Amino acid sequence: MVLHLYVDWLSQPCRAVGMLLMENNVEHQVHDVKIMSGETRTTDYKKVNPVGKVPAIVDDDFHLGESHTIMRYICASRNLPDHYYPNDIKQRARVDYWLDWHHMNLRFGSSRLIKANFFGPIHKFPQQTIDESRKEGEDVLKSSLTFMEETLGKSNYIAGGNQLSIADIALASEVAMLPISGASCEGYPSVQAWLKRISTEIKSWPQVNATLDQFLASKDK
Ligand SMILES: N[C@@H](CCC(=O)N[C@@H](CS)C(=O)NCC(=O)O)C(=O)O
Repeated sequence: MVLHLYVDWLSQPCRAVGMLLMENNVEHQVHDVKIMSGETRTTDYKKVNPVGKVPAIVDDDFHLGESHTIMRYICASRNLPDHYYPNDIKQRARVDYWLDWHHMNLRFGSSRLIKANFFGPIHKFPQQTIDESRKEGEDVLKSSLTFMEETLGKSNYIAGGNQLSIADIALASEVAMLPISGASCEGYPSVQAWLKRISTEIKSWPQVNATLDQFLASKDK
């Protein structure tokens, strides 16, 4: 049965799920859902994912949202190599730790900056909203990257071990899109080296990140 994947390739969680599927040759069909054109908010799309967010999957008649949950489901249902989401309870807990940490730390900081620096001018948010969001984003991003730097100074992979996990895929997808809001991991050498390692190791990285790369290139012009 073909798994249906609903994505906007500019979105961090979409790229993470896409890479896990492509890397492991999991048969799937991609459905593009353009966030900026309002396609996540249509009645038809809400039949796929009632909360109107991407990514989402439909596997047979099973509907699922939330990228981290989707990645865990793919690991288990497609019997992917153990290193992505280890069976060992403690190693698995480390991967879960970083996936949970992601929501209110790296992602939170990144999304506050995207709100201030990217959507702020487009949607003409009040200056006070932009300033508050930018300050919060900068503070949270700094503490998040500092913590990642400490961790990656001791280990090649974010959850430890000597192989890639779904936590690396989720977090690397986020760090890769920091330039959208004018941020970056410059000044964090271990994070930079890890991003380079992950983006080289994941063979589908260039394909899945092509839309983001094109967008960033056009923004620089
Ligand atoms: N925690 C969710 C986040 C999903 C999410 O916020 N998706 C955004 C794109 S990054 C979205 O669909 N936004 C569309 C909208 O809010 O209309 C996950 O990891 O899948």
